Amino acid sequence: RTPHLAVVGATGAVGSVLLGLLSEHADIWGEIRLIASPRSAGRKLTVRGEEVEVVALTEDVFDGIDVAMFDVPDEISARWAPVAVAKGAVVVDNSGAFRMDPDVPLVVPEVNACAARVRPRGIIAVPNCTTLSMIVALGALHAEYGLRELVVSSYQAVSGAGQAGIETLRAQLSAVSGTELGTTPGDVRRAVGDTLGPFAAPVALNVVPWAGSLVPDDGWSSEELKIRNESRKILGLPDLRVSATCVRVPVLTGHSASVHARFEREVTVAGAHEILAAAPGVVLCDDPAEGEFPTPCDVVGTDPTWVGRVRRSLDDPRGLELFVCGDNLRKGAALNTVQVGELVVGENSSL
Ligand code: 2RA
Repeated sequence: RTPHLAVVGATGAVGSVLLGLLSEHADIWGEIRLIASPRSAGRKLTVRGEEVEVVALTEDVFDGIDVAMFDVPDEISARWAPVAVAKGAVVVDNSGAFRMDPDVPLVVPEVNACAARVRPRGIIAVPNCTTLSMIVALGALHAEYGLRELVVSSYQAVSGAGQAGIETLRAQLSAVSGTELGTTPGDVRRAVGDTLGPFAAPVALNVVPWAGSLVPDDGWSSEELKIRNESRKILGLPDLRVSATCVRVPVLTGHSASVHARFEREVTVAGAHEILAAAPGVVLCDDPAEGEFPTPCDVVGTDPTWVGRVRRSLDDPRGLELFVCGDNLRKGAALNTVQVGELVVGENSSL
């Protein structure tokens, strides 16, 4: 029979992108049940051109559901994903609750689709958006050259911090627009006042070298460790050397990263171009002489990982420098979730 889908967290920033994707993609689903907190129950949202009423998250909402896509905070997923599994659903979870669980595969279909088949807990995890902004391109290069080390600096959009992040940047931009702020220490900070929202410093007219929470004692942020741990798990490289610095920038949507990747074999720019141009889910946009390189304002709303500024490291024939950009709400979250759900349905034998 046609599989039934539940979307848990349907009203959030990622949830609304997810409903748009379900409306655009081939319609493989029977019922699509929209689930959210009791506060949002009763709201009507449009999916596949039809209005659907949002229902509150309870045990009964998973009755008859084959696949449940979760986009909710970690603690909600931790509590409710096992409930959905107990009711017979395969859960595709976009939170951090299960990503590093050895019994939960962490899946990016272009890179490790086959990992989705082995899911002892009935849960498949989707990586964090920052990892997803680069891993499709790196997976393709790894298959040819053998990845050994990554040094990453991210440039993360405010929508990575949800609706609150978007509202904060908008409020701060209004507070500073038309002024001559940004010329003396503290002037922007005073202008934005207490509208820091989820950020550690003003994000308008600024960059903030912090995303996520402090990992006790060592100075790394949770976001930086996610890049390391998730890249290792997805690529099946438990000893991959990874150093990341995560930075929040005044962009609404579209995460970018500057990546230094070191490989087992020598690399060439022509070879890397050929691999990236042929890689599913990647668009090569690399002609700096013509001003062509990806930027978040050009890639927002699109599905692929965009790659430009490909250079062989000047002092290392095994090193490549790249700049990658992707929509953090689409491939970085909703699209990968939908793709994994479609993968599960495609297995058809093991729903
Ligand atoms: C962020 N990566 O950009 C996070 C969201 N999961 O804040």
